[in-house]
Amino acid sequence: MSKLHDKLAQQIPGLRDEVKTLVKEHGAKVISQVTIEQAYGGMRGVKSLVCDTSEVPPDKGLIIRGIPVAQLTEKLPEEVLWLLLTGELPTKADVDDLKADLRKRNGVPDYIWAVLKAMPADSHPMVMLNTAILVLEKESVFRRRYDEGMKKDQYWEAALEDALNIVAMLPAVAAGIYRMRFNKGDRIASNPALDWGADYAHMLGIPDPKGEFAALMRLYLVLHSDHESGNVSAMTTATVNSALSDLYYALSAGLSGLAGPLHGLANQECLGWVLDTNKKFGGNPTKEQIKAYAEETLAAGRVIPGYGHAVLRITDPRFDAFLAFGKKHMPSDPVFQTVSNVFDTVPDILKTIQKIKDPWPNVDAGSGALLYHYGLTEFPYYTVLFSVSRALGVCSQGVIARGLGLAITRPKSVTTSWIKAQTVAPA
Ligand code: AMX
Repeated sequence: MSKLHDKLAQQIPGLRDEVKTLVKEHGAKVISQVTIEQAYGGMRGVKSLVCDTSEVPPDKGLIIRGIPVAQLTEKLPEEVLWLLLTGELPTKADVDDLKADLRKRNGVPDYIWAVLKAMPADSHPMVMLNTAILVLEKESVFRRRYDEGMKKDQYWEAALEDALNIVAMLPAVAAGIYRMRFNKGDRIASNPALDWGADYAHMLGIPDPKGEFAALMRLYLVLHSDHESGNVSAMTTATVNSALSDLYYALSAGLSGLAGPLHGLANQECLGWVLDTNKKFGGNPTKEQIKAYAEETLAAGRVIPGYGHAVLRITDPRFDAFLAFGKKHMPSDPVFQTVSNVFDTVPDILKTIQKIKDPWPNVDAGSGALLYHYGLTEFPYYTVLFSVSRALGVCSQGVIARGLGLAITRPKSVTTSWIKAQTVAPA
């Protein structure tokens, strides 16, 4: 058994008992109330989910297991995966063990390539990724063991197997999709000497003489790995997984949510908006020109992609990390310069629109420009990168949920007539 498995085997029974006791002794304590506005407004702010992997305080941004994401930017994604699952940073021996374990699991069955090749050549890369994950479901250890009558306290172990197999295979699947969908030539074999993020960069086949693209990929994979569990993709993954659908079903469903333009697809839209700005003004626009284009976008009833957030009320620290990477490695790149100038301009415009609660950039406002700089210019692919990273968080959440024995998700819906009846003052 791996060190990660052994660590979780030590932790999970205690956590399960702790939660059982909490519910038994304090189950009736009220932690949130729901207003009519929230019922119609995407349940915004209703505290009704538990997620131990990470939290997102509106004034601080992503904190993974107590560590602000800004302090994790030099870590490997494998270290962050260990942290997400166990709540602790791994030792060198721990992370080496995890790397070796992932390497053993990274072979992608040939039938995946046959399925992907049979899809229409202009399929969206997210459709290809989600199809591949769903088709891989036949490899699910959870489903096989469930069918064999696995006991409830072993669910987390089977979920961990699925999570690790998925995480191990995803870079090769995603890189294969990139090369197939954008006619980049044959797939590139995994290099066992590389870490998970660098291997993904290598399999994409982006020329990387100085190793900067691999560094960007590691950073990207760390920054997008988790964002608590109330967002569409995490909540969908958790909901599907709560039915004891295995993590292949659950992740594929969750990533279908990530493919929405208000969620993960914003990164492709964001770079599109920045490139349109450069195109419209024949090169780097001035801040005045950016202001004019932003106002034109808003007047047309469109959003400024990459700005605003359902939870955050500050500049997303993940945006700051990308901005710092860009300033270090590509300060004079014209697309990056526009991203930086948009950041200096757009928040002041959005602040003047009362209904917008968060005028600040989110994670998607800058990442595309960095990828573009290194030659990853196919922006419909960007949400796939996001997905590979987010799989770390949502699969970790799934393993923990099965460890804690969380119940099937089943909130109560009400009708508009019922809501109206609540608004009538009692006689
Ligand atoms: N540009 C223009 N209008 C915006 C806006 C923006 N960047 N951000 C919010 N608004 C508008 C909303 O569309 C909404 O208008 P409506 O009442 O007419 O429908 C109003 O302001 C209130 O929205 P909010 O309460 O501030 O935000 P929200 O929680 O409803 O939505 C989000 C959050 C991210 C969907 C929204 O800010 C948005 O559409 N941003 C642009 C798209 C984007 O960057 N998405 C990526 C989010 C991060 C991620 O998941 N990857």
